[in-house]
Amino acid sequence: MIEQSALKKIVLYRGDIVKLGVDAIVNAANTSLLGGGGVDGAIHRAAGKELLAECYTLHGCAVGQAKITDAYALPALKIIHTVGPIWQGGHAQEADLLRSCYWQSLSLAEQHGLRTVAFPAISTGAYGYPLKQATAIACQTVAEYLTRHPFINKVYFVVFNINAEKVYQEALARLIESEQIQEEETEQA
Ligand code: AR6
Repeated sequence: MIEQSALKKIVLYRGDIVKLGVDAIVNAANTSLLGGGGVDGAIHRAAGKELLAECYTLHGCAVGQAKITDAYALPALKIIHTVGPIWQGGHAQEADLLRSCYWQSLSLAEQHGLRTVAFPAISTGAYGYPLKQATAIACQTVAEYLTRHPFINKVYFVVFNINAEKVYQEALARLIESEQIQEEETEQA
């Protein structure tokens, strides 16, 4: 069950996640947490080498889980590192693991008193998760979390190009429609 108040807290933003002055940005990391390409590389480059030093102390992270560090030279307060699943065709629990990335990241943000969180499209780059399916999971999971945990004020979905922006717009529009349908059904009952 998703509430309208939760959907109103979701914002779509096209641009570079490292530039956002939110409470926490989420990194699409790998299990080593020691950096890589894509958004992970951009975050490590912009945050500076102190980030890598702190990441060494964390001893990695399991797929679907999340860990938190300082953000160093970034405008954000903290970085939440989560490890998305590598797409293997859809029968290796990829959907559950991706859902867990979003849920655990928000839960960790809440535990640390962080109210604005920005997510990249986890697993949709090097890890090959089909964008449309990953986006549906991202939007549904975040909307569910925000419905159950009103502590978080705002969630930004950060996309890097117009194609991804369109896919997110469509997924969010579908959620808003389904929420309205649920409301009408409740009114009629
Ligand atoms: N801001 C926002 N989004 C970005 C940025 C950025 N600066 N850079 C890329 N994206 P990826 P994954 C988008 O490959 O699939 C790394 O090597 C990009 O367009 O960064 O979870 C890690 O170390 C794509 O839609 O993450 C892992 O080994 C999305 O971010 C592996 O890649 C995610 O693409 C993780 O792969």
